[in-house]
Amino acid sequence: MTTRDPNASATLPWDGLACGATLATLADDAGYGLIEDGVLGWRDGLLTFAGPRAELPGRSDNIAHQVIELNGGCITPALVDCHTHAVFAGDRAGEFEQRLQGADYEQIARAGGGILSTVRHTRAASEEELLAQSLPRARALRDDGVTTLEIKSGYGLDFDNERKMLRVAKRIGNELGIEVRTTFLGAHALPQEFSGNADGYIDAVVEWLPRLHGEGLVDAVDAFCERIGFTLAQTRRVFEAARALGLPVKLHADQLSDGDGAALVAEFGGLSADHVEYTSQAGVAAMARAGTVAVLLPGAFHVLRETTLPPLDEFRVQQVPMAVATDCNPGTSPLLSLRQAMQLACTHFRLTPEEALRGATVNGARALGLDDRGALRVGMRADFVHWRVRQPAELCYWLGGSLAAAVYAGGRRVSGFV
Ligand code: DI6
Ligand code: FE
Repeated sequence: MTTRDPNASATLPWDGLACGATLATLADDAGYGLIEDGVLGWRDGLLTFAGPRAELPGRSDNIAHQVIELNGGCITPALVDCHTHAVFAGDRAGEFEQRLQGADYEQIARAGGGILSTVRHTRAASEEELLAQSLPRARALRDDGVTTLEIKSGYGLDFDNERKMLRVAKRIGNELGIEVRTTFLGAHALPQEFSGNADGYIDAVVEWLPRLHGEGLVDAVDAFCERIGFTLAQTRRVFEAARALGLPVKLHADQLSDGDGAALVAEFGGLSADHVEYTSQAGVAAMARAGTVAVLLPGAFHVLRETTLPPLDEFRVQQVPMAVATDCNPGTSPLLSLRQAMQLACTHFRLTPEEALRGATVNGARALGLDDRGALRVGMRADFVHWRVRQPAELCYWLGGSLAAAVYAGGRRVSGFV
């Protein structure tokens, strides 16, 4: 299907035109929306045309200031990574080795390792050091196609360090020419200074939130609702604080056990329930009613060698949209490619390559409350990737490698050489 700006001639000339690749528009509810010998046009950062060359309203060099002849390959909407913890200091390769010797993630966490070990490193780093350590990770994600990147706090666990993390996240967006959406995850783990006083810590989290929001540092609010995280009642208090500020919520829900997290976040009309390996049928039904997206994180599933699959068929039957994200973090998912997460979603969760691509584009955008990206349709943001592949299924087929020839955000090339 060609989508054309009804006022196309009024808005001529366009800023740019990319032609000669196969478009996978994802413009409809099903199918890749393939267009052979396709053309994308854009102006002021938004798409003005997405269709076959034969339907261009004139000669390409009369229509646009810049005409890019691509000579093959595929163009998809740029990728949206809707769940990451990409800002942190240090690494946890030592824990990886311990787990390979038989230790498990929950044991390590209860012994003061895990998230709290990254908290120690993150607190010790200056804002500049934290940026220097985090930027290469975000750059790797971008260079593999991501132009919208969600980044959570949650390794600071006090006001100043949560603020430092969120500031670094925003700076990453400016440095890389991509959009970073920040999520406040103060309720990620209980810091040592609040040991035995989780409710007191939640009081503090609820007090920090409006101050951080007042600085423009918070786009959404998340919590880790789990045996080794926070209870449903504590999560509810965090969500009520978010609601009072008009901020959307999402949740690390039912990752290691069924804690009714998905139903809680759905009750708050949440954007997404994430992980959801142990979510019950009732949880899925609540998500379907609320329009809450299921964010699948196959990187953590893979690294933790989990065996309990999310209720995928139930999501399909109840038409809960499924997103795919990296969960990029130093403990359970040191994953620096969303395309690789798509690959893992196909191999472990049996998503089709089309479902995985939708999960990393249009449904990822939806999980962030964004409806202006994730498909190639006139009026949407000119965020797209030119891939060195013949067909979009290849994006989920190759393991590793570098397939993105060029990455565009708002009509500007932010990565790659053509
Ligand atoms: N679940 C996760 O997968 C990450 N956080 C969470 O609540 C893991 C974070 C870490 O281990 O550092
Ligand atoms: Fe996570």
